[in-house]
Amino acid sequence: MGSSTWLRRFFQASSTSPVARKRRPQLTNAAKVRLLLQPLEDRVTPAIASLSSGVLTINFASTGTSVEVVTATNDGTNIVLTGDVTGSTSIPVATVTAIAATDSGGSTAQTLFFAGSQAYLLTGGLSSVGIDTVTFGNGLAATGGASIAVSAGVISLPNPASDLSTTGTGTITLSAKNGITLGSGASLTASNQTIALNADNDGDGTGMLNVVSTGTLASGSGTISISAGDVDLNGTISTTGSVTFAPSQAGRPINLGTNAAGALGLTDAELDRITAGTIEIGSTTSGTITVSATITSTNKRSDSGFSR
Ligand SMILES: [Ca+2]
Ligand SMILES: [Ca+2]
Repeated sequence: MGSSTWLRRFFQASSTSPVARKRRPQLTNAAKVRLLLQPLEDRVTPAIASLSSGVLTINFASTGTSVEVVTATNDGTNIVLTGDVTGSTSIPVATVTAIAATDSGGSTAQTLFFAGSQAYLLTGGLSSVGIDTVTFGNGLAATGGASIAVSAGVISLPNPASDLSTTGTGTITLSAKNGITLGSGASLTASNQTIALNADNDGDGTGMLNVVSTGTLASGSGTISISAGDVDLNGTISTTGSVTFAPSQAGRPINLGTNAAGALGLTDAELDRITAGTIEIGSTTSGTITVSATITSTNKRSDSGFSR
């Protein structure tokens, strides 16, 4: 058989046995746009956990508005990280001296949740910066000279196990864009050191310090400073030092006696829940102070008055 004859037969055979071709599903224009945008704007990149010199670093890496959730669980034996996280995700408790949460990705929907059956005990303390929601479902104590410092969108201590404390010379600093909540039985305790709370660190007036009736703040002789859009104080605050209240927003008024909209309001009942050496209300940038009801002194040892 000559080559031309062979080729002719080959093509004849080919044309009589069609190849089955799958058609790709047609995308709508909207779906095409989503496909283009997703890699750029909704990239869920797992946080990276690493241990170095006893410091457990959890570096949140997601960008844009993608949700990134990491749960740290202390079961008494290990600290186990679950959720959107990779790397050193199970570490013996005794080898972790400090926890540092960082945000290299910049997503605005990151959550760090502390859980477990045993409270975290950290000789190097805790720092968290940029994680948008930080929730202490489990307690954490910083010992020695270690401090607890959290800067977040929202910070909550939801339950009786949520106690945060420093037992040595460290301080507690909680700073949130939109609120700090001490829920049922939760406490902040510092041993003669400062507790500094800012419930509205972007200064837009939205951000309340909310302390339920069984929540407590106690600092021995340390200062307790509170900056917020408003304060809802149903639990107790105690120190032999000073307690200061300042509106977070420049020019925001203060109302003593009434919880009025648009103001930092402290009622007589709320002020009676404070036991302190001195109570200072107002700052150099706060607005008008209005006394709208009778304020009686129950637990205050002395009032320094309205320092402005
Ligand atoms: Ca963030
Ligand atoms: Ca705010």
